[in-house]
Amino acid sequence: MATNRTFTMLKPDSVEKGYTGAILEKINTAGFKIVALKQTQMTKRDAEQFYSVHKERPFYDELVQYMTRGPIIAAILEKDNAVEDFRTLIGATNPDDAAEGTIRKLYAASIGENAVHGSDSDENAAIEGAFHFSGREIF
Ligand code: FUP
Repeated sequence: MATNRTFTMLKPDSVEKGYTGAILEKINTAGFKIVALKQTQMTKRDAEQFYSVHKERPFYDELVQYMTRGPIIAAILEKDNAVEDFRTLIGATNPDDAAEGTIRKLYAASIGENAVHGSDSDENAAIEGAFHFSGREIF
């Protein structure tokens, strides 16, 4: 069943470069309501678990190192058709392939450091949101 929530992380490169305000502004302007938000830092164990689907991929160790090297901003977003619309807003995984005006086109450096995460399904949005937020942190 489709839900109206998705989960995002503004990744360590976005925080390091000071892009988080601009990215949150784009998220708001695109009509997403922020129902949970925090700055946090993933441990190695967190990142290994979060990205366990990529465990066998060659970029896995680099991905875990990148995602744990500094703080991120995690958020749960609400909007009709949230998962699909958010993935349209952020653009393709590789910023070279991302459409003009998308968050990754504007703010991502490379496929490895691509500024922002967006859940790829309603099921994963629920799992990922629950990974980062307790019920009392979601409004
Ligand atoms: P996306 O759903 O667009 O976030 O992309 P994936 O789930 O396929 O990949 C998750 C993360 O793995 C990406 F954000 C960056 C990293 N990755 C690489 O570093 N190299 C690749 O070839 C693919 C993904």
